[in-house]
Amino acid sequence: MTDLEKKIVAKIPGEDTGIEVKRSLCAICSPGHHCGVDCYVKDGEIIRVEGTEEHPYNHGKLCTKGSALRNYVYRKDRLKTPMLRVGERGEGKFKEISWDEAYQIIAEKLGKVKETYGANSVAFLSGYCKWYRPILHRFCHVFGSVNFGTDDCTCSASKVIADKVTAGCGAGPDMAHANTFLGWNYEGYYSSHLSVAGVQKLKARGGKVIIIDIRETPASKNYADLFLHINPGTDGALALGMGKLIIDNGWADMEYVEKYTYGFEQYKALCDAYPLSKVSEITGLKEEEIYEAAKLYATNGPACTNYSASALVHHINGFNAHRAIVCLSALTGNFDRAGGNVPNPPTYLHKPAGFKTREHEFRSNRYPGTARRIGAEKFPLWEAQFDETQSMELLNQLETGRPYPIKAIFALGMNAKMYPETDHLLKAMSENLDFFCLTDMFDTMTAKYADLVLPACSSVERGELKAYQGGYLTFTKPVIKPLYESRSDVDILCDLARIMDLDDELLKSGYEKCCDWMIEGCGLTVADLKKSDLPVKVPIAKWPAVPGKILENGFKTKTGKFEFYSTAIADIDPSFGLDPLPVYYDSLRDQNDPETKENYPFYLCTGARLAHAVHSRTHEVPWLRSLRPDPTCEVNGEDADRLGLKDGDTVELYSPVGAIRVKCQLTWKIKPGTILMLHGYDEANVNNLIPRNHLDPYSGYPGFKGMRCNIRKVERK
Ligand SMILES: Nc1nc2c(c(=O)[nH]1)N[C@H]1C(S)=C(S)[C@@H](COP(=O)(O)OP(=O)(O)OC[C@H]3O[C@@H](n4cnc5c(=O)[nH]c(N)nc54)[C@H](O)[C@@H]3O)O[C@H]1N2
Ligand SMILES: Nc1nc2c(c(=O)[nH]1)N[C@H]1C(S)=C(S)[C@@H](COP(=O)(O)OP(=O)(O)OC[C@H]3O[C@@H](n4cnc5c(=O)[nH]c(N)nc54)[C@H](O)[C@@H]3O)O[C@H]1N2
Ligand SMILES: [Mo]
Repeated sequence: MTDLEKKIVAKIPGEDTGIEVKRSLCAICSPGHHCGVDCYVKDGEIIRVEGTEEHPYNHGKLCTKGSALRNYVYRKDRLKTPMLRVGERGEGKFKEISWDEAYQIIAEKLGKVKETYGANSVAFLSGYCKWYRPILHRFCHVFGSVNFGTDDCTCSASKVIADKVTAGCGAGPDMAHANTFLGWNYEGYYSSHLSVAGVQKLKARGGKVIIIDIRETPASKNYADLFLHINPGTDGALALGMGKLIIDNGWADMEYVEKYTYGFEQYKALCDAYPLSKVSEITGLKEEEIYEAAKLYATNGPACTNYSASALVHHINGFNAHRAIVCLSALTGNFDRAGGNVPNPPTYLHKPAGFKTREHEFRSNRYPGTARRIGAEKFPLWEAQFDETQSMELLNQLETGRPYPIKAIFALGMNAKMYPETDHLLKAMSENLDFFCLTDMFDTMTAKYADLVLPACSSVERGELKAYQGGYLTFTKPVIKPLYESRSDVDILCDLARIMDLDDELLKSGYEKCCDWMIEGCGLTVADLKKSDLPVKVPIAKWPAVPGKILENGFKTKTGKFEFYSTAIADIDPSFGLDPLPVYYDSLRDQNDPETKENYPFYLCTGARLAHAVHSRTHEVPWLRSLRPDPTCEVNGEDADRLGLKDGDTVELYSPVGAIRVKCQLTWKIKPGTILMLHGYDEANVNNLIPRNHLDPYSGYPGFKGMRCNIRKVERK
């Protein structure tokens, strides 16, 4: 009897259960956290899901979403077959067609747009799913278009670029060797529950924890020795103020600064403009708590910092705020030092695993020319640093046709609700596109606007390549057959490469061959990986990362140093006004005219993570939806009293560009003046409240977590 068979017998006495336990992974959240799952399968259906105890990443643990994986896979609105639009765009009227017909239509329509307007008029876009991206990215380039774009235009790329132009690369917290953890907008339990173990261990060793957040969270309650309940969008000022305290009090590691950094004098002059009293006023924090935080971080080292993938950079001053925080780690000699922040290059799909793959080469070695990608003209720093579209400009480009028209979108997992002014985007797509093809697992609001919809299968119905920290690699096997007529995204792309006869033998040879190409040199092939239903240790992997390599060999910046003053930003045309120093400015600076200030007095933070939801994809999962049945905004109790709002009231949340109706929940976890609202609901899409041009000029990122709004009670009819 195999171990898995024993497991069933132990759980369900009697041998003839007809149940098989098969292993796969849960792909509901980002690939940084894809947990191993044991699926109990009976008669071709998953009847139970548990975390895989032997899995080197999650060791049997599952989060709220993972526990609802079965519910997610069997969502009622799964797409079943390819469908061709027969009604108006947005109406949702389709007829079922065969896969062969669908492929023929795609080949013909994309070919026609390419012939008429040029290949760049076709954009290849993806939402939050990452697993198929290398294939889609290459497909886009081989087709001849430069316009490959993903949710990276709103997710973590801003942070990645800010790291790159400051230190040449990013660096993660070395929790295992730190004495102090600076959890700058770290809420662990909600967005990355497995990371909490590192904080727990640090505390158990007597380490200290500082949490800086705009809301009380389980992390701030359970672990913070110091909790800085900061005013939203003011982190840049706090980081510069902490820099000043560290310099003035002689807590800086000046030997490190002199040896490894560039632009210190200019940085010091910038910090000098942020004395304690001023920082206290901007951030709403007491002078003593700012002082104590700076002192603890700088004098109880080694100290490591958590950098949120998105929370800070979702403010229009967030790119610089992130840079200012990273500067603190060089100022205190904690960058590339044990117990500080240690660089660890990604192996595959953003995940560091201690070895290299040829993913980047696979994606980029067929780059088709010199045209400028969507968003490049407005965001030159983005263009210089990140090889994707900055799709926050998609709406403007669709509407104006400038600098060139976008006439077709071929998208996988694209959700228009990710974009500010969603309704305008959908309208612009309806009015300006000749062809919109969307592949998704579910029948979404965006799918209703597509001309052709293709059904994708889920992670448990496909095989996929994945790397894990610790030096692991896996290639999963399907645990059930694809539901209905759904197919794996990568099979769809490779089928199309053949049908369209793209000039790329590798793509045409299929996903597994492409994976073999990318992992060549690591000592294992897809066939080797498939022999195991658990991740396999890669022989050449070196884990954990050894600190000090960059200090020894030089930073990957123009000066070879850690750049307080960024030479990469200095290289950008000065007419864009991008400052090479991490300057602070108001996160509402484009909304501060007296009228807007008066009419929209609240600070709206959207999408701060909660345990039961991942973007739009989980709101229709019954178990998860039951944890918060209504779209709900959180309002501070004092504000609620003033406005006469009670828990559960229906309110209108509105901004200069839109309004939604939601339930109101009273809370003391946020300061007066702030409102929290989750994104991704069809019936209450908060991104319709966010103006399309409320963007960070460095990254092009929208101010999802920082903009003006107002709220009023709606009388029930
Ligand atoms: N207001 C506000 N907006 C935000 C954010 C915020 O905090 N506030 N966060 C931003 C961030 S950080 C991100 S990452 C984005 C994410 O935003 P989105 O990309 O909108 O994320 P999802 O809605 O989870 O997923 C997109 C689509 O992928 C589909 N999908 C799921 N699995 C598969 C699959 O295997 N194959 C295919 N083809 N499709 C699949 C889902 O059904 C869904 O329709 O949202 C951004 N938007
Ligand atoms: N459950 C769940 N987990 C997720 C996701 C999800 O949708 N749901 N999405 C995944 C994705 S795509 C991403 S990008 C990551 C994001 O992961 P995180 O960055 O951890 O997510 P957030 O909860 O948006 O932000 C972290 C904290 O920042 C705080 N914050 C907001 N504004 C400010 C501010 O101005 N200053 C300070 N100091 N703090 C602020 C929020 O209150 C929150 O507690 O999460 C991933 N994990
Ligand atoms: Mo994200």
